[in-house]
Amino acid sequence: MKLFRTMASVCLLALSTTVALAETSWTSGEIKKVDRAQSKVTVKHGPIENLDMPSMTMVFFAPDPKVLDGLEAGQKKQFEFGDMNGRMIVKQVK
Ligand SMILES: [Cu+2]
Repeated sequence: MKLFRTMASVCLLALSTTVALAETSWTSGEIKKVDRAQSKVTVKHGPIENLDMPSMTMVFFAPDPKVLDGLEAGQKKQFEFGDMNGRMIVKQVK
């Protein structure tokens, strides 16, 4: 039973790693403004390959407000942007 559980966690780990590698596309950008009240961030971003979007400055919504923790205007970061039902969102920042 213990062995089975260990094997199951290893499989899950391998699966999630594969999914993350396949889906994560990082884009560099500079933070222009952080609006924590509305969970929004304004970013001057480079070309976003996964959204087929050229460089520009625009506002992204953060569905998870924790993503904005520690972010301040002027910082240069890597972002994972996405499209949530037509709304441009930021999923991760590093
Ligand atoms: Cu844009």
